[in-house]
Amino acid sequence: AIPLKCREIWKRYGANEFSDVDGFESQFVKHVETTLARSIYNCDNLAAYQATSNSIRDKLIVHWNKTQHLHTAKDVKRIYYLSLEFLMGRALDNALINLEIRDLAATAVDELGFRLEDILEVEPDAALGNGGLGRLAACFIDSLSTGNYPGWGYGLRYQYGIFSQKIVDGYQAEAPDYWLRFSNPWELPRLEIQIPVDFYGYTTTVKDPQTGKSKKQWNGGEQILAVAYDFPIPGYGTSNVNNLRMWSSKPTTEFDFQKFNEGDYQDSLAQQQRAESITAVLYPNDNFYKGKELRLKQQYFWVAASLHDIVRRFIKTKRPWDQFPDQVAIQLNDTHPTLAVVELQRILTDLQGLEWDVAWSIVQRTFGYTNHTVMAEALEKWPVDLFGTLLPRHLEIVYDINLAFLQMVEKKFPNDRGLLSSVSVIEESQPKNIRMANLAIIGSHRVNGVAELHSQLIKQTIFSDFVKVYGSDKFTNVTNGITPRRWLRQANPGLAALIASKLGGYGYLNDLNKLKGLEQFVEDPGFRAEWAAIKTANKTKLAALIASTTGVTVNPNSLFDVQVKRIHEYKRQQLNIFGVIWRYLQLKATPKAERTTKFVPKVSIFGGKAAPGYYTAKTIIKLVNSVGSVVNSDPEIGDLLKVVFIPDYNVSKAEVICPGSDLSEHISTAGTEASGTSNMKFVLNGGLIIGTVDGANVEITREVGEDNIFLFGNLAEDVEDLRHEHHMGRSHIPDSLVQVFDAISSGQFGTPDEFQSLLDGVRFHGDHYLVSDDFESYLEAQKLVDEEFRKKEDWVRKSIISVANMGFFSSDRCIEEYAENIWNIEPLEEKV
Ligand code: 4GP
Repeated sequence: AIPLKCREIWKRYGANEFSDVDGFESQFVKHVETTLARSIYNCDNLAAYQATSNSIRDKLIVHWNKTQHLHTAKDVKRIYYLSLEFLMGRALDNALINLEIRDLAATAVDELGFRLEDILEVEPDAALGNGGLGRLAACFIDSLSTGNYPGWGYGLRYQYGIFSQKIVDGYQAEAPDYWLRFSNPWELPRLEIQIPVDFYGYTTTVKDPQTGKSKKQWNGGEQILAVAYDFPIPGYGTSNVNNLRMWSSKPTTEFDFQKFNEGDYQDSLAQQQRAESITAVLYPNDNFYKGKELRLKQQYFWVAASLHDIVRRFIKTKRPWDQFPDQVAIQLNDTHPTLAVVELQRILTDLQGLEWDVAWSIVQRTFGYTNHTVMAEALEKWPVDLFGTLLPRHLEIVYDINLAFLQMVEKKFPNDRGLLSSVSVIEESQPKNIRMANLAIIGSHRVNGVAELHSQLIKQTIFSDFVKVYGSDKFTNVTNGITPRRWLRQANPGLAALIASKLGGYGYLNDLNKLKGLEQFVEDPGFRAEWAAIKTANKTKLAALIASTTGVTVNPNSLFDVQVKRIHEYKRQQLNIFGVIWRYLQLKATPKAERTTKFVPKVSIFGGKAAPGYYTAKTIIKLVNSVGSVVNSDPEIGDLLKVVFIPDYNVSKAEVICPGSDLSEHISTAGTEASGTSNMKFVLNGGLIIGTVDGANVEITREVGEDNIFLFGNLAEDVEDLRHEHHMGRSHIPDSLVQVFDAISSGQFGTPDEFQSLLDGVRFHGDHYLVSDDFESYLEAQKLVDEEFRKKEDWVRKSIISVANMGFFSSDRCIEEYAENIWNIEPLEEKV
């Protein structure tokens, strides 16, 4: 620390933050001229974006420092949210909103010769995630800060985020997303924090010099450094700023001198460079597991660095180890960070010398595990051989954890071999696998699903044997939510302002149940007109996005029917496009004069990425584009139907798309979508939903009322029987779907060969996602949509009532539930 006699000067010059337009302007110009070395003569929008961001970041850092200092001084319990994905999107607008200085900044940049809108558009998305799981993590850290919870996120700073998607001849093509092209003003490189992480090597038994007992030791073979990059996360309506720490891999300065001496300088350098590849790229799979060694390396690298950091912080408090769970809660976002369970056990036993059972009790009290999917193909399993080569000591610990666990099970349920083999961490297959979900459950004190239905299903299906072992109290539910700061205030400033004008300000943004107050204005025609006008303006904005990205002109008076999310068979974009084809066939078969009375003009809007290796998903994208090119150029059809695929769906596009929808589709096969969160975003922005009785759709229906949502399709409880019927060869393809298939097979939408496998999946291969079973019911629901959409005033009423009842879906509510039921942490606010 600085000597007392010097501190006066420090205090005099301590960082101060701007608080008015003048202050902001002076920071801005300083950053242009010194940080960026630009000038009045060459300050473009990029420089203006960087200067603005640097100015805001300075302000955040002041609060960040105070918050961290407070948490340390008060020695509070912290929650650490471990997620391999944080799908943050853009940071600048969000920071302006959370700090409540957006108007100030708009005025200032205007006086400086810029437009805030243009500056905001320069920022690339931080796209360090695939979809729902990563975006949930981003919403959660926003709510952690807003709720004044002492909490950090830990993730990986990938150099390449999710690929950017191009559409070439109707097909998806992938291009790298080098998002760090320009310097990133939102990260603070902590180059002084460098944590060595070991891989490979072998284990030995050594004598502990203090106790004289023998113990295991891991002698790592390869060492890589984890360097910390910090992203300050501001809360809304508070000066609390939490931290998101992302690790980047760097070579150690150790150099392989043996190789060097052998004259193999090049090879020894190449080995160094390989170190950087660990955090080079995000794996682009959503709801799907692929057993790549580099992925396991990423997982351990991230977990080891994060735990080292957490443990170091705990050791500074000088508390006894037994108090670790009183100071530290760690949430496992899916099974990706499950190695943390093993690593903490290793630290406590091998490195800190605790007894096995004492350590294990600390581990279990520390961790919670969130499951995000029931899909078998998404469950992580690592081949024992691969695991043991990369992490030899961890493999031994996994076996010991499993042994102790199975002994406990055997005692409780003697001679139940079936039970033992199903709950065992080791899958006795060829080759043997480590089941990460089993390990996560055994190592945690709570396991949660992400919506009521999903949490029920995991207890009844994939984890039912663990319910038998532990009882059902270990399993709980926390229904997902979204942050209204980004998904209402930022995405839809017009609607947010109208709501604020009725509810007495923006206080509802961190107390979302206040939206309920909107119900009293439903019968106010003036209010409804304003509400409708905002929707039209948002649709016009979406129409502009469609025009600029697809070249297709659409009419904002049409019904905008949107399905944007990852392309996946279980999400059933194929059901949607088959329905669109049916509509097109019907339109063509209807006499011209009757068309406008029978059909509402509609734009079917699709968007989403397919995993690069997912052939069927890519075929669906091609089909959508092929249908679009036929329908959109059919002069008979005109505005009655348009079909577009918006390329490169991402967070910033979602901010335009969600407010611009009339109807959005959440139509997964019942029981497959764990929650869904875009359903919440669309409804919060005044759109209605067509959906199955799945995931959070169920709770959205409970909140907004059955009259305000278009539900269809079979229920989760019937899915198994239906699949069985298909396998017995008792499928029934409804006539409508047969006509759709015939149209495709006839070549009406391009070479039919390309789509054959998609049709065969339904017709001959068991129709796993029950497209044929739900098709008629889907068409019925769409028909109802058309009827309701014609009743303009009623539609607006439904929209208002829905928004008024969305309070439950704020991610602030989720964080409160986690804090109380799983983490046992309290908020702490810095009193300004
Ligand atoms: C997703 C689920 O598919 C989605 O339903 C849920 O809303 C989201 O997690 C957040 O909980 N799962 C994944 C995945 O993205 O890869 O498992």
